[in-house]
Amino acid sequence: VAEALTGKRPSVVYLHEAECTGCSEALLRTVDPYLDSLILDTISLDYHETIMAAAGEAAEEALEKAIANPDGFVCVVEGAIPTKDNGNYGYISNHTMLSMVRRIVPKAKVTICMGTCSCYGGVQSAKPNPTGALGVNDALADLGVKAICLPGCPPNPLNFVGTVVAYLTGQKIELDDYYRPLMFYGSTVHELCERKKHFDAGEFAPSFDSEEARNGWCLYELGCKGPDTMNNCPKVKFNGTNWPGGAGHPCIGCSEPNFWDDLTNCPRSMKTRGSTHERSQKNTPEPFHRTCRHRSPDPYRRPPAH
Ligand code: FSX
Ligand code: SF4
Ligand code: F3S
Repeated sequence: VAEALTGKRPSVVYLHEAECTGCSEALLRTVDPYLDSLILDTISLDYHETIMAAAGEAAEEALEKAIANPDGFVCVVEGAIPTKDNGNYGYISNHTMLSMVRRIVPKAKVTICMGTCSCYGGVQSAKPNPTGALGVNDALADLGVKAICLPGCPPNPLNFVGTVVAYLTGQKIELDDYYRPLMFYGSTVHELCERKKHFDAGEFAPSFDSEEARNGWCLYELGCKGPDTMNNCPKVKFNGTNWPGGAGHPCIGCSEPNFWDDLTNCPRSMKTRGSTHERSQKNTPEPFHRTCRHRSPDPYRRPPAH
């Protein structure tokens, strides 16, 4: 990666908001390149609460110094922004998360949302969303912020590394309507899934512990949301090792906006959805949201601006 880049290592400020730190945990395990090479050879990671040695006032100073860098900085945000009651439901060092991102993100040369929470609110924004959690682009819409979104709960670190390299080498990054780079989020999980041949043949595993599931049959009837989910998990895998479908778990749609309410928790009842075999013969999985998505009029659940 370092060889693809020239000049000074760009300063990166990585902010944590309302989340589980799974995105950072995923990033810590990136293998191509390893994290030490990424942060020692490629970027200058000047602020990251989980892995920085500094604490307290020294950490605060590092942040202020990084955002005042005359060469600018790349901002990465992990986690949703609690916006209700003036941001009162999330604080870091006596500042609300809302005030932090409103102050820092507009100063960045580019902002990358790492994970579904910072992209679209994620688990934090699940009903009834008591903290008014929003993704960065929604929370900062009035400031004209348009961050690149790398959703997934967690996202694949290779999509992060690839986006950083594309940005640093001046490549144009084409985005979809949800600000996801098409080079990583241009296909459905279903299109890339190694179980798809069984979907096409109408072979559906009847239970998680069945011989059929172990033999790679399709997990659609066990709730798989792969046909509704844009991501490259079967291709890039996590840690270069495996992905949910490969490990026998259906995709829960974790890189889609509102996945927790609209995809993950929606049971799939084949009894009310016609003949699976008939659909598979036509090779047309029924888009799940036609029967299940229920967009809420709740003001904290706006779709991203186009
Ligand atoms: Fe967790 Fe990140 Fe999920 Fe969210 O990942 S893995 S809850 S996308 O912000 O820490
Ligand atoms: Fe794979 Fe799920 Fe598609 Fe079946 S429905 S082929 S398990 S992505
Ligand atoms: Fe998430 Fe589905 Fe990939 S649950 S990790 S988008 S397989």
